[in-house]
Amino acid sequence: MVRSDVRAKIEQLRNEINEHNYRYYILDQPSVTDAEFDRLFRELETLEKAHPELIVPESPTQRVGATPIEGFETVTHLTPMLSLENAFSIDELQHFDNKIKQLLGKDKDILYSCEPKFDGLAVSIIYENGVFVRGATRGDGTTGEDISANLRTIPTISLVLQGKFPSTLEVRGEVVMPKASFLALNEAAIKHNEKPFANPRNAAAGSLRQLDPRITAKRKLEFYAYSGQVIKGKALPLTHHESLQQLKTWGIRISPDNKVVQGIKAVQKYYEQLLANRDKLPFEMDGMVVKVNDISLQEKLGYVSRAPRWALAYKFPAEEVVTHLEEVDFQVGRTGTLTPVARLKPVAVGGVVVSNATLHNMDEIARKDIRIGDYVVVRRAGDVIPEVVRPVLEKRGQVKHIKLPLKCPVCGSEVVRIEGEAAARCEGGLICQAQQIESIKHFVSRKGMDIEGLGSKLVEQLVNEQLIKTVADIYHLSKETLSNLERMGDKSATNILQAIDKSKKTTFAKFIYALGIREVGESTAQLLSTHFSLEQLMSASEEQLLALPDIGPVVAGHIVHFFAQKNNLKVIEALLKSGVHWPKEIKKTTHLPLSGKTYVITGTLSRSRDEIKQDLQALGAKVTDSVSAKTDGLIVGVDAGSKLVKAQKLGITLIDETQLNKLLTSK
Ligand code: JCF
Repeated sequence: MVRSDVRAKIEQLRNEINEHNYRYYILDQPSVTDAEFDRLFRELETLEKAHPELIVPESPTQRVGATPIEGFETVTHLTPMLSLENAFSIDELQHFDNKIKQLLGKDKDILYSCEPKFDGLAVSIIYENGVFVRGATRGDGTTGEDISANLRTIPTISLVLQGKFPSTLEVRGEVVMPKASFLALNEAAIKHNEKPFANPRNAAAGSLRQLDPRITAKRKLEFYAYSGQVIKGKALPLTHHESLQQLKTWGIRISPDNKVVQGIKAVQKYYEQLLANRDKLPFEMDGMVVKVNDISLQEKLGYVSRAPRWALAYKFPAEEVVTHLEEVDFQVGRTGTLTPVARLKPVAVGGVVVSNATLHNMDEIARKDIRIGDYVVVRRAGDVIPEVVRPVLEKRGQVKHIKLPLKCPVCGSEVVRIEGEAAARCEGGLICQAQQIESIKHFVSRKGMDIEGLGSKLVEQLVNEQLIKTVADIYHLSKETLSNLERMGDKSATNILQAIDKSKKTTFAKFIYALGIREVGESTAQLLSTHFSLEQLMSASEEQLLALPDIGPVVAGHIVHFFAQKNNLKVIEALLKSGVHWPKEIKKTTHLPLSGKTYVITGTLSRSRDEIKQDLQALGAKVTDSVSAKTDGLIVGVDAGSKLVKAQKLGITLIDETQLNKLLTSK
C-alpha cells in the first residue's frame, strides 16, 4: 500500500471503531458482533505497528499506551469544581424548594432535573477540537491532579467526540466502580494479603491514583458525565436536561435516568423510586441530585460559598443491620484518646463486610446502654466508619457491662477522664507506643510530610524495635538500620531513604499539619500557614489565634498548649536541624471582603446560625457570641432578645436578613 493509502485506511478504521464504541458504550445499542469489532481493532493495531509514526494519542489502540509516571502534575480548574449541599429529610428538601421560590419570587412549581448520585470520584475532562486532551481530579475544587493517562484507560470515556462539537469543551462527571468489580477486587486483595478497600468510592479513587495506567486499566472503572461547559464554541442549550442530551450526541456518557419533573413532590417521588431500586443498580448510590433545570434560573440563584443554591444532594438514609457484639477493645489514638471499638460478628452492610465498629466514647455507651453480648444495630453511612447505633433490647440475653480500663492497654499509664470531656485519655504522652506510632503515621502521611514507602507496618516495626521514638528520629535512620529489618531489601531501603530526603523540602502548611496538633486538620494548617511564620505561630497567643476566621477557643487552646510543651519544641528544633524546610513567603494577610469585621447573630433567621456563620467566615469575618463595643454589626432575626437591647444601647449597626444577603454577595 502506498503511504497515503495507509493513512486513509488507518483513519477509516479509527472512525469505524469510534463509531462502534459510541454505539456500544454511549447509546447502549451495539451494531456489530464482538468478533467483527475485534477484527477491525486488530487490523488497526497491525497497521499502526507497521507505521508507528502514524500513531496519535487519541487512537482507540492507545488507551494503555502510557508507561508509569513519577507523580501527578497539579492543574488549576477553569472554574472551581463545586460541592453540593446535602439534605437528609423531606423537610430539608422542602426547605430547598421554598428557598428557591422565595429567592426567585415565584410560587408556581419549579421544573427540576433529577438524577442518581453515584458514590464515585468527580473528575474534569477537557476536549480540544473533539480530542481528549486532559483529565483531572476534583482535588480541593480549585486545583486537582492531572490523571489523563489513567482516565484514558476507561472505555466509557470517549477519546474523540462525534458530530458538531464545540472547539473547547469541559465535561465533568463521576468515575465509579461497579459493585461487582469492587467485590472481586477486594476478594483478590484479601487472597494476596493486601488490605481491601473500604467501599467502591475508595476503590475508584485508589485506582485513579495509580502511577501505572496499566493497573488502572484493569480496574473496570466507568464514567458518567453530570455537566458540561462550552469554553469555546456554540453554547449548550438553556436547560440542564437538554445540555446533557446534547453531550450525549457528542459521544459523552451521561448520567442515566436523568428526568425532569415538575414541583418538589415529584422530586420526592423520584427519590422514593430510586431508593426502592437502590440494590438493583450495578453502582453504589448515596442519594439523588436535584437541580433547577432552567439555566437562566440557576444563574439568578447563584452560589453560597462553594455550593450552588440551585442544586442539592438528597441523601439516602444510612444502611443498618443487626449483628452480635462479641467484645469491646480500647484503641489508643495519636493524641492518647481511648476509643472503644466493638468487635462484631462479621456482617454485610451497604455492600461491605463489617467486623469492627466504633462506640465513640463511654458517654455514648452509657447513653445508648450498649453491653457486651448484645445484639446491636450497626450503621454505615457513606464513607463514615461504621457505628453501633443501639442495642436490640428484645434480644438481650447474657450481657456484661463495658468498663473503661484504669490503665492504658498499650503502655500501662493511667487513664483519665477530663471533666466536661467525653474522651478518656492515656496519660503516657509520647512514652506510649500507641501514641508514638499514631503520631508518626500522621507525620509521614500523604497530607503531611508525604514520605512514600514509610507505611503503617514499617512505622509500627520501627517503633516496636525502638529504632525511632519521635518523628525527628526518622531523619536519622541509616541504610544499615533499614536494610537490617526483616523483609527489607537493599533496594527498598534506598528508596525509603530517598523518600525521607525528598520530604525535607515541604510547605509550611504541610509541616503544621504533620505536627499533629489536636484538631488542626489540613484546612486549619493552611489557614495558619498564610497568617503566621513558624516563629510567630510558636509564640502566638490565644487572642491572636482567635482573630482568624474558623479558629475557635478549643483549637486555639490546643495550639497554644502544643507549643508550650518542651518536648514538642525539641522535636521541631531537631526537624529543622535535619534540614526540613519550606519556601518562606512574606506573610500578607489575605484580604477578604469582610476581613477584620466582627458580627454577632441573634434571633431566628431563615437559615441556621451555623450556616450564616460559615458564610460570613468564608468572607473573612469573625462571628462571636456576645455583643461588645468591638462588634461591627448585629444580624437580627425574629424574636431577638437581650443582644438586640445591648446593641441598640451601644449604637451598633443592625442588619436584617435582606441586608445580610447583600453583605454576603458583596465582593
Ligand atoms: O453523581 C454525583 N456524585 C454528582 C456530583 C452529580 C452531580 O450532578 C453533581 C455533583 C457535584 C456537583 N453536580 C454538581 C454541580
